[in-house]
Amino acid sequence: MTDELLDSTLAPVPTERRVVTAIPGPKSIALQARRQAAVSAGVSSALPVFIARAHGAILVDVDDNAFLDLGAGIGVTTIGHTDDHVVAAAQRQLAEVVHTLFTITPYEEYVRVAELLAEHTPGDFAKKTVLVNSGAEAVENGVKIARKYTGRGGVAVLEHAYHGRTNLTMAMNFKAMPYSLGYGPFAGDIYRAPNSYPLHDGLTGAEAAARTISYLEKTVGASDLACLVVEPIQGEGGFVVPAGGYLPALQAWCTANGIVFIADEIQSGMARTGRYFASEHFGLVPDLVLSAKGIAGGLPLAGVTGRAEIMDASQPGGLGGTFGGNPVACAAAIAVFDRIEQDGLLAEAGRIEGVLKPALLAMQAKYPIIAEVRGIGAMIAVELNDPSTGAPLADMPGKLAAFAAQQGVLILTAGTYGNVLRFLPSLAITDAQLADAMSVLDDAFASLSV
Ligand code: PLZ
Repeated sequence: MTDELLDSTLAPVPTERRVVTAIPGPKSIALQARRQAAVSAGVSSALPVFIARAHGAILVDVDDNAFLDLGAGIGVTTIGHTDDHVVAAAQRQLAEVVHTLFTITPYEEYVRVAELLAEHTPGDFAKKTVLVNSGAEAVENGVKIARKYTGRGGVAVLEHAYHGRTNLTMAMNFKAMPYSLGYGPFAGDIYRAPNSYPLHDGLTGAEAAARTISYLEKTVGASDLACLVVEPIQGEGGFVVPAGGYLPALQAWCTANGIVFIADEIQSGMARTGRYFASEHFGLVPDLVLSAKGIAGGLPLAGVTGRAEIMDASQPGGLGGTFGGNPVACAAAIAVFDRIEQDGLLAEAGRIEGVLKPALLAMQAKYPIIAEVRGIGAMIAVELNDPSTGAPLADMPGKLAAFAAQQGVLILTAGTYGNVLRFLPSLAITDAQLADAMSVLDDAFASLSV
């Protein structure tokens, strides 16, 4: 695939990490001072280095340090930063038409993205889509559509879930600090049930599903539930992979009780786990699939895709929004689908798992604080607990990430208790880059482990 970049004057981005100043460097420190004066303190940054350029799996900061990026903007630049094909498609679209508002005068790119989502989400039935701007907005719309279709109000979610920062989605999150503390009152009619967390509950999928279902039947009643919203692999909660059979049992219960089964694939979707959507690993065929993050290569775009009869229950004019399905974001999304399809990118997630998992398991053998290595494809995590008490080591991931950042490796943390390191690199990362990042992480464990 060849694409001409309209601006070839940009400095090339290196393919290896490079640390040339203290981290953060002087220019980042100066920008951080301006930022602190101008940007709300409510918006934080994991690593206050200001990024000037990015390509593939590398971020270059304003001080010319190059970071190996194992976070991809929390799973957004899944096919790589500034992917040439995506950049060219977005540039072309910028020159053609930037905005009309689909609910005033439509354009083909929106329709094409809806077709692609229908084609690549699980299930062989007629599907329709609404496009919006952010993951939280997709969750809001998924719930809204399910309520309209069922005529019911109740929304079931799981422990350790994360669904966004809007009023409804704050109420759907498990973790109060920092997401919802002090921001109430919250949307009502939301019920949080126990999940499946094999490392901690030791339950089989069937046992965990029975517990979830019994909890919901006792505390709400199935006939009051419009939907159950689940992340097939929980993201912010710490890449929690449910026990086998858990999710299909929940789905079967939803289907039997007229509850819309909604898969929040905002973090786990779009090729991250080696399938278009992680639901496929579990044999799930959700009624509605929520996508965002990786769908448009870094441009803001999100969608709700699902059974046509559910999606069409809304009255004309009931769904939409000024920027939803912006033409440039849609053009980028079409390019992302093209790249995944034409260049076989789904296989890259398995390649990445094949490098990350053995490296992390070797570390687990050396460092007993690694309680578990888990995940699928390019969505892998380690949970860090005190080996004698099992208590979460809440400070450790932050310290390890800080050590790695000093060496030019960006690693993200996660987990309800902050005791998880998560790896969600772009599919463009090379084996050599991954091996290099893992050797830095090994050094971090060696220097920080007790
Ligand atoms: N559902 C499963 O992972 C976003 C949050 C980053 P938005 N996760 C990253 C932060 O601190 O804000 C997410 C998710 C799942 C919904 C969302 C929300 O997506 O695009 O951030 O609104």
